[in-house]
Amino acid sequence: MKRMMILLCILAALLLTGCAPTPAADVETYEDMIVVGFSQVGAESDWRNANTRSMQQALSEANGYRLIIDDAQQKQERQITAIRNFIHQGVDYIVLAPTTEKGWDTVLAEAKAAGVPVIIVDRMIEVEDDSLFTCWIGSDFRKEGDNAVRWMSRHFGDEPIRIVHLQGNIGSSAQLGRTQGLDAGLDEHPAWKLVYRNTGDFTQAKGQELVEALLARKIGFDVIYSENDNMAYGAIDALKNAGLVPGRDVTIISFDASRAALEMVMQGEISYDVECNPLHGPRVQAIIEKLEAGGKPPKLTYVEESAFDAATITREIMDGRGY
Ligand code: GZL
Repeated sequence: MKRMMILLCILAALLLTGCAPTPAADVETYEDMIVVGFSQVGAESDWRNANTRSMQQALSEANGYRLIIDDAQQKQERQITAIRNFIHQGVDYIVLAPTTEKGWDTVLAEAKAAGVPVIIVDRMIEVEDDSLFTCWIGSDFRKEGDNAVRWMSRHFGDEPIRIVHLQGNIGSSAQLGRTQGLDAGLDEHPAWKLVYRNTGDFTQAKGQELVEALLARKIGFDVIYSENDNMAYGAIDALKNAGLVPGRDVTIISFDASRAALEMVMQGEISYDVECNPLHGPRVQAIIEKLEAGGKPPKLTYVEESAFDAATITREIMDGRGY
């Protein structure tokens, strides 16, 4: 806020001396607002869009915030540029939803040098010096993967199954943790065979493309372990277009538990969906308010998450969920 005030004072001085172009009459001042620069991964999935909406609803002008969102279109280099722009703009806080775990040390050192606190949400980052970020709030992705594999163990036991693995963005915590969970399951169950593994970048289009290619090559499989719902939607479309019945001919395991996916759980098309909660807006708001009051939030906060199958999902549960 103080830096924004400095910028506005300079602008006013330039205007008074006629040295700067007259800004639009509706230039708003944010002197009483907390200015937050949010570097968002992209808009690749239902999860991501719910995450963005949650941030917009919590960090609203009505709540005293000016939120500047940059959509990185899943490219880390765009996030690095956005962070530098936020520093230059003099924001009060930076919130980063990182595309990947590595490569943040340099730009976060610039934010630290500029005195701008950085809050990490969702996926984790790996930095040499953890003073480069104030705190992190997100999911335990390995726990999510273990949850999915526990369900598979209960459902399949040591029955021989052929697994297709659709991974998320390679190098993201969500992909790393969910993949580690499946790898542990493969180690534990020698009868489980991984017949295909590739990244679908968390998108529906890529998920459909990968499964269509497998069907065209007549690769046989019994289970699709999809690291998010949107790739599962694409896989389901590919199966249906090939005359196969998801949930009957192929078991689908997914992650996120978005609303549309839970409808598919109710219909038996997705067999198990592990929640990954995107509603970080109020959590970030609480962190900023604590910092503004001189408090110290925990360095790492893991959100509580559930999972759903046909035996546990109900219309009441769905109607009570925020995404
Ligand atoms: C998980 C998040 C992942 C979701 C995907 O926390 O980073 O990215 O699982 C999203 O749907 O694209």
